[in-house]
Amino acid sequence: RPRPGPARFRGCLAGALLGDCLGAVFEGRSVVKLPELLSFLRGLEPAPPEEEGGEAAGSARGESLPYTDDTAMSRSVVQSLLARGEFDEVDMAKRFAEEYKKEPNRGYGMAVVNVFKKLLSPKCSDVFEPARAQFNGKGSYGNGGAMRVAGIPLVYADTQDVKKFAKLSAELTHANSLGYNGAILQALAVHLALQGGLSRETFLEQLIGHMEHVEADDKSLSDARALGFEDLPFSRRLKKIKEFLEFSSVPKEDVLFELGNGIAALRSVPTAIYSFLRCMDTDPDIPEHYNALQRTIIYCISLGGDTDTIATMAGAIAGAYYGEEQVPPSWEQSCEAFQETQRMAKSLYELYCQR
Ligand code: 8NA
Ligand code: MG
Ligand code: MG
Ligand code: MG
Repeated sequence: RPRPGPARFRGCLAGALLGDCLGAVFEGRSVVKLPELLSFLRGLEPAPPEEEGGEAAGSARGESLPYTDDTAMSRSVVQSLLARGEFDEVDMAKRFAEEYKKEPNRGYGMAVVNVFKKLLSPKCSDVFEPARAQFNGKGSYGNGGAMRVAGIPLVYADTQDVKKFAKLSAELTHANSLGYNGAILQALAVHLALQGGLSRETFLEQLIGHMEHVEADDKSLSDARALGFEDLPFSRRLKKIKEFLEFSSVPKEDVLFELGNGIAALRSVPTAIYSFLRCMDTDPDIPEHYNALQRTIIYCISLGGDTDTIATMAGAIAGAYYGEEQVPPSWEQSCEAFQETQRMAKSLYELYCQR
């Protein structure tokens, strides 16, 4: 297998940042109208000369779109991996909690903040314990483990390591298998995307093969049954994606019904993967001057719901697949702390090559 170059690392972190910052503008809306989204995006582009000095109100030129919990936690994952040179659960948990303490208003999930508060207590001796106590011992199935996981496949090249450390990193906050299996799926998608050039069919077949194994363990089966889902729910949705891709287009209502746009990992990670694969092709509703990475982010946001998180996950996958060449400078420069993202990508690439 050829080793990926640095452009994919840069693309991945930049795609994730774009998805979060642009998606957050529309987060929580049940309907996002495409003309409004496209008009917002035009506002990010450099001002034509005649407009100079007369910037429209609400224009987002300059580093003005704040990132949210998705990026805050992704950065903690990356910073921990870089500082320790490998996954270290105690260090990573500490960074999550301290980051939350420093900037609690980044839009964290309602329940996960209880985990951070417990992790901050000197009485906490097992960093996985607060997550296990969530939801009366059932653990969270939110998408917070998946939204931040991209750093793992940017450090570990081996598929078994990707699965193992994606799971452990997610279990610091998400003890329900429907939460951490979503993180494994998202990490595997970035891992495959880093190889570049895989066809849709191969990409999906490989994910299905991995997830049918991942979801077959006792805890995954019992957690899915306890929540009233069929067995192997992520695998089943990946097969639905395969069906959807056989049609030249699928109505948005069908995508939302089958895959979702919510805060559960099961209702958002498959949607991000579908968006990435669907947007390999042009879309009649999205202007052709946008490249595939841009189209992916636009498509995700147009689905509404948890737009920042779905777009950040799809952006990480698409960015790893297409590389930094598809990251538009005007979009990137609109995002908070984009230069630090570039530095982190460079350091991750160096660590990946050393390992
Ligand atoms: P989380 O662990 O708090 O989970 C998110 C939500 O999922 C919970 O608050 C519950 O409503 C629900 N949930 C999860 N597990 C269970 C369960 N076992 N039983 C019943 N309900 C459950 O946090 P997270 O880190 O997973 O959340 C990530 C999402 O929250 C991302 O979309 C992120 O962007 C953020 N978010 C923030 C806002 C906001 O504006 N504050 C809005 C939506 C999402
Ligand atoms: Mg967010
Ligand atoms: Mg260790
Ligand atoms: Mg969100």
